[in-house]
Amino acid sequence: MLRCEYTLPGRTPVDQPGRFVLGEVIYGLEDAAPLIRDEIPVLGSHMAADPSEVRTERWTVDQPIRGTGTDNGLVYSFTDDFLFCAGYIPEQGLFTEATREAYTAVFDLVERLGYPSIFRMWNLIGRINADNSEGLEVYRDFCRGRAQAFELYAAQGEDMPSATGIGSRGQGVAFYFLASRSAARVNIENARQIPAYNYPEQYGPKPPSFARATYLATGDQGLGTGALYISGTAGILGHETVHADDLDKQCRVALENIEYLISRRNLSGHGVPRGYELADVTQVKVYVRHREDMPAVRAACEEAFPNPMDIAYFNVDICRSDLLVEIEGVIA
Ligand code: 3EB
Repeated sequence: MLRCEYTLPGRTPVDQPGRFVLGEVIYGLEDAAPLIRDEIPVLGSHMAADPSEVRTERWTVDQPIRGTGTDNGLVYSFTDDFLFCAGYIPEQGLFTEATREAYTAVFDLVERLGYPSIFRMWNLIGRINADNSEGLEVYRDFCRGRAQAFELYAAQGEDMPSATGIGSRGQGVAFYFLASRSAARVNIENARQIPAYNYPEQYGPKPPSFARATYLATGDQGLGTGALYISGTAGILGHETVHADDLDKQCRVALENIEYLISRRNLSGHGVPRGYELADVTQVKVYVRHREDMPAVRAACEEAFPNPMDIAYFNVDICRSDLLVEIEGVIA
């Protein structure tokens, strides 16, 4: 199976017998264009405020790597079942077109290589709340290009996988994603929140293109065994940010959103015969807008996730300027 770990800087990527490294993302002190290093696709994004926050997110698999390559600015690696791919959209005055092109390259690649089922995407966006050269917020500009690419491929809302769209301390957009060849994939919504792809126009010319979570079947028992990839989740109910001025309450709503999202009640409504609790989440990433809020968020998350294998915190901006905290996770 596919597994993820957040390792500290400097650890070499060959320390687990029988496991192979599919890809690495350095949440580091600078942006680093995607490349293949020692046969491994590596992407770097300036996500850490200081050396203590640096983490390498390493995706490992129990199947041998069948190929590695570069295409159209993308770097990738694949096993029989899984594909990891990373890319970078350089800083520019307008992001719509470059984003549409980058996502078009993504959709072309997964079709060509035969991994049509993208189940998780990450977008680390520099200057996310700043204006582009036309006065449109960079995040909204990015969302427009991403939505246009999904439209070009006739993807409906239900086809959109789980994702993160979060600020970075760098420039441009570092992105990466995971796709599978044939595993059953179920995109999950959350009744507490309207689907992001249906957000009204007040949040930008095109809505964000993502599901609240994606369940990926991992065995031969249909949907009986699988992994759950939880999108970046914030204090949003319906489509509105709640408690814009209250960190503790907003953090609580984000956690409650995840709690409901992964519950049996919600998953069974999507045909997934499973139910989870926050204690089942093993990998967590937490994004906090204001540095001074980090201790409180840390305390809340350590209580909410009593036994995560890995939890990493980053002090970065969040896609809506009234969001103070965002949380994502994996149940594998
Ligand atoms: C939200 O719920 C919060 O644009 O890919 C969360 C996850 C958010 C993914 C994205 C944005 C994205 O709207 C923001």
